[in-house]
Amino acid sequence: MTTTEETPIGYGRMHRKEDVRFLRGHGTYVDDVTLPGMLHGAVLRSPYAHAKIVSIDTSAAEAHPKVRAVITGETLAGLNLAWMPTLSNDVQAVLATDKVRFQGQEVAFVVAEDRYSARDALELIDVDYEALEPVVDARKALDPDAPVIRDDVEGRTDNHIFDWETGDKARTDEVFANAEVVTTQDMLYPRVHPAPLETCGSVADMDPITGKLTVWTTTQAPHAHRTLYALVAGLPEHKIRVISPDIGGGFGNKVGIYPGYVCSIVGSILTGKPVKWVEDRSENLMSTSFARDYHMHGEIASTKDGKILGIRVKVLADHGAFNGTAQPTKYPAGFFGVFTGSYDIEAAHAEVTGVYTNKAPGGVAYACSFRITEAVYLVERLVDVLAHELDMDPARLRMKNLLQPDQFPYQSKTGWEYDSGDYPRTLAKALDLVHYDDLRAEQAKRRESGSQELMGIGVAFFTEAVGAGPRNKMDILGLGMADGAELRIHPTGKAVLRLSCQTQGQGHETTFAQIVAEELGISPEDIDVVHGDTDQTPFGLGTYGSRSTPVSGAATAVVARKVRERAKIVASAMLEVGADDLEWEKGRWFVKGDPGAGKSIQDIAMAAHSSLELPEGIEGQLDATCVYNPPNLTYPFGAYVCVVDVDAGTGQVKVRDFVAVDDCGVRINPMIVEGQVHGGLADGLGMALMQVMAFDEDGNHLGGSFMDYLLPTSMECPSWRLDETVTPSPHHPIGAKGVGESATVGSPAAVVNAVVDALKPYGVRHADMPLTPAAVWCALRGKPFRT
Ligand code: MCN
Ligand code: CUM
Repeated sequence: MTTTEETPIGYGRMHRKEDVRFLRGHGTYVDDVTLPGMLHGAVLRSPYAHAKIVSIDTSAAEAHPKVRAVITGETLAGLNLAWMPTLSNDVQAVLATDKVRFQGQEVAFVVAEDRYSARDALELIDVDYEALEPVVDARKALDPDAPVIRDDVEGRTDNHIFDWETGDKARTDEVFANAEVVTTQDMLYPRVHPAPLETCGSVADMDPITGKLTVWTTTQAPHAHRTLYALVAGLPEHKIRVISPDIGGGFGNKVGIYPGYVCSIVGSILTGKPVKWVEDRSENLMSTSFARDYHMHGEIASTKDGKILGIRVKVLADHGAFNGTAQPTKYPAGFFGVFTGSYDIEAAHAEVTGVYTNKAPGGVAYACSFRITEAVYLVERLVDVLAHELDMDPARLRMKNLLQPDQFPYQSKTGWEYDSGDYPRTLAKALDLVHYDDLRAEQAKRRESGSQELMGIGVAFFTEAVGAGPRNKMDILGLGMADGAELRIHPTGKAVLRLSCQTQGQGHETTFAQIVAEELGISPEDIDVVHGDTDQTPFGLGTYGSRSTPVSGAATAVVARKVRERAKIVASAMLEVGADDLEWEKGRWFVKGDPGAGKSIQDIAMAAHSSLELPEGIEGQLDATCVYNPPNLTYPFGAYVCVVDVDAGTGQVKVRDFVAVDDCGVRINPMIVEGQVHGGLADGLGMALMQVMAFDEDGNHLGGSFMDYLLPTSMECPSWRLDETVTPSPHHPIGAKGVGESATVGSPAAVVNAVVDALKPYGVRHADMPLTPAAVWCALRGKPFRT
């Protein structure tokens, strides 16, 4: 593994410290947690998308010799726990009492001595359902005769959740009325699923003697979960410990609280034993947080020579049976407001309407930057559709309209302040790297020859907004979005950093140690990063929306700088000079003008714990804490170019080349950044070409296994070609911007633009994802296609 020579004392390429345990099979995931006397839970789920529960008979299950408890909605209602709040101020049934509202919804929970008995006993529960007509198509959810899904709320007569708008409607309408060219396109960003390799689960252990509840659980936000458990269950917060051990991928799937978590807690309270619940693959795909499902009607206005003037969009958002989207409270459509993208335009307006349907709740997960995936897809498709209408080259059209470096910080027409950027440079780099002009020449030749092997080139440019808060603008259920960090330097100069965010594979144990290393000159190997345990870490809102580097990363730099300042005072006592006479170089304080007279951070750490006389008011030791409240989001950006070959006979798409130039400001560990980009590109390719959570007309879920819901593998992925530009964030202490979701945000548009470009000779202007061979085949023949 990592040798000392390879380890940078600060930023740079470095193997992940956590890989030492992962590669040797020594990771500890929730399902690896085994406690003495532990029982096992299993969830009974609804076979119907919409049905009334007439009765539930649990007597046969209770009679099973290995069953310890059977919990129904009625049991929970007695504890006031049948419903729980969602992250969007709605409520969600923990176990259904009145009706089931999506296929796979939780109906009962069995606790047994082993996992198999628990599953067997599910079959002994007799539920009498009365099937109701489901709402499957969001476009019909607001029809006057649509069945009302949420009749649990008194007086509700429709499936409407919210209307939200942003931008200046009057000004936008005026720009559109006077524009030379107005182009319109309907598009669907289909429902997809994060599908982490580790499914969700929890082990709950309520100690009946001390009253302390410990929950090992798959969560991206342990502190937020603890507070929510305290609020939901009425348990005292200091008596709850949430531990998020190693997480096998989150991708947003592990932001919310699922009924299974709550049931394992109730199971432990009722039986007095620890209870483990781990869902299987189908349960994960059918019932946990989905993503996207945006029906978008976009319009773009421009001059005849391609100056973009305005963008207008109406969205119908399918939120499923409970409004459980995870996003800051004041943003019902997440950060969709950045749909003006990377362009200098005059006006913009968006309206989003959210509706209930008989599908699983959730709604923001899957590397989304809070709906920026949908926003970027919309604008990048619209720009290509405009290029098609104007018969202009889509790369040139983008270059003509990109924001210019001197416009930053840029106030967008929908109220966002982009912190920094040099977009033309990044796009030019991507076009160069892919040899854009040569590709267009090759394509022209190919088209002239009448070859059935079609060739397409897709360009996409994206701007993201990541790093939520600040706390006064962004909160989740009232919890302001800021992060804590604590740094302790031991006497021998080794360090422990405690964080509120939670890695799920992003390599935090390495990169956050590298930030401390850069600030203090201690080797990252000598710095342990502790996270994922509410008893051992400071409060903070967790990892999602690529906020860890922008927020916890900033907290880490600030806390390390506090320690450095403290070390300066100790060094001044050691060297018997005034603190103002000291100068810092990485790893040591020395006397100005006398570099030989200095003290290393390790020497200083020992002295800080020794009998050395310290100046008045200095406590000794080298520890510090910080709560970082970000002044603004960070705005990473990038230019992606995808090259595809499409077989006109079969509709098969092959990605021949993919170039991604990302700018996430200062890179802490370029190797980890590249890994994040690789993963995101694969995600994006999967959505563009393969993935959709489809339902039949009865609301039956058609993607309950990896045979139906396809994940891209190395077989489908090209050898990604990456490059970078570096435009530091001016307000972030180390100039870094987030990157974890960039490639998922930017790549679907590049892939779809490429495929549609290949089909251009056939007059195709748009086709919806996923562009499976069947969908492409239909598009080529002008036939409608719906998954
Ligand atoms: N990094 C860096 N330099 C930068 C920016 C980031 O070295 N300028 C490093 C970071 O230090 C961190 C990694 O890159 O180790 C990702 O950082 P960041 O962009 O801050 O994102 P988060 O750590 O907050 O991760 C969240 C993001 C999200 S929201 C999803 S969804 C997603 C993603 O990360 N889920 C992932 N990437 C994932 N990668 C893995 N392996 N597993 C997931 O579940
Ligand atoms: Cu939106 S998926 Mo990530 O933010 O955990």
